[in-house]
Amino acid sequence: TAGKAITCKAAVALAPKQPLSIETIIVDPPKAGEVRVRVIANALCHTDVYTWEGSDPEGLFPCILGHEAGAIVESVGEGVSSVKPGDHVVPCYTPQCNEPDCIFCRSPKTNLCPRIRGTQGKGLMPDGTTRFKRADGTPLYHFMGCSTFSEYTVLAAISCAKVHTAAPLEKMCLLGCGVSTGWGAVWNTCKVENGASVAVFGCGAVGLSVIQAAKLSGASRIIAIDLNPQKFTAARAFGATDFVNPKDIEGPIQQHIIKMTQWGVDYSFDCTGNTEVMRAALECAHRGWGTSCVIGVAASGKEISTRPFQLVTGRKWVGTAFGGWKSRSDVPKLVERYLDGELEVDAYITHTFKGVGATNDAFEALHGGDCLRAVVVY
Ligand code: NAD
Ligand code: AHE
Ligand code: ZN
Repeated sequence: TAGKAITCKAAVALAPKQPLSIETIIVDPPKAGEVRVRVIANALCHTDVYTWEGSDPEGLFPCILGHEAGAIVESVGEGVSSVKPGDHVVPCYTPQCNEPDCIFCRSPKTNLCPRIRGTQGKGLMPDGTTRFKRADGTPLYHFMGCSTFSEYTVLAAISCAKVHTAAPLEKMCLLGCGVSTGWGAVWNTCKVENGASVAVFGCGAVGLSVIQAAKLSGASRIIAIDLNPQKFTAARAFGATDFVNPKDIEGPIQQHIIKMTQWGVDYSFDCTGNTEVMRAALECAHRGWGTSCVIGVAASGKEISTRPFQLVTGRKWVGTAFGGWKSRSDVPKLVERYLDGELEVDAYITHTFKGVGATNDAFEALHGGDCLRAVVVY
């Protein structure tokens, strides 16, 4: 098939909030610096739902959503030597160009390589065009440099993390976003230390992976906060020690957490995307040194606020994208740690579906309240 267009099935987002249209699309061959992959499995992340709902200022329609996947390289474009047909890859929305002139890739302080960010945010491949069209020839936008709700997709080679073939791609898809993000927020962004106290707002897959990583870092107290008490079972299993449902308490949640801990927590994490929750998370951080990390993605137009006094008195407000992991160097290492039995991933998968045509069912499952990750195996 190399060099030829492929006809395959995809779940197409034609407009916000409309069920995805399961249809046959045409996927063009990869151009220079690009890779065409066969998607093996795809997990839904809340960010897919958020964009589908029309909440992302960069959301473009019609498009192919999806960014948490495991895939196998089908063909490569001119000049690509980092991967070859048959390689197993995890597509990563944060690329890593590793060019000598990329001050971001050179710096140990960040993973935010900007090489293709401009076109990625416009739903296009790096050359400013799309590789997808509907059967009638209408072009389709890409999404987050991944667009994995399709049996085949085209990625920039710098977005492909090559992983060990022994690792099951129907599990490793989770390392393409949510679970890696929570781990990295704890280990890279905040560097939570032994004995620390932690508050986690929102116990979906992202919040739970924060809890899992905090426990592995030796946190002494891990407070899980969620409006849905069903989430506390998994939170406990991953290492949370305290559980708070904001619906069950009097007054603001930040005051409640401060009462529980005397001065607040050493680290707090927003894993909800709600800007009021982000404020509460900052304000329950410890006087003098508490750090609060924004992970959740807020809807278009939303802004955060707090009294500057909260920062003057020593709290820090930070944020993370993909947990600070440098995608092509770090994701393969996380996969190795999974293979070594060091990092649990399977427990996040609460629902499994078969075929890209089931993507709408997976969306429904994610809305159900008892779902952490729904994986669609293609
Ligand atoms: P999810 O929907 O599975 O989980 C969110 C959880 O928050 C749910 O359990 C929900 O009940 C809970 N919640 C909602 N409102 C709450 C409130 N007011 N107080 C307490 N709990 C509340 O989502 P997810 O896939 O785990 O993603 C979490 C967030 O992280 C989303 O905003 C997503 O877009 C974002 N995200 C960011 C990154 C990043 O790199 N920064 C990566 C992945 C996901
Ligand atoms: N496009 C949006 C924001 C979306 C956003 O913040 N995305 C997160 C990843 S969410 C993964 O599930 C992110 O890391 N962004 C960094 C980046 O470069 O996109 C907007 O507000 O415009
Ligand atoms: Zn995501």
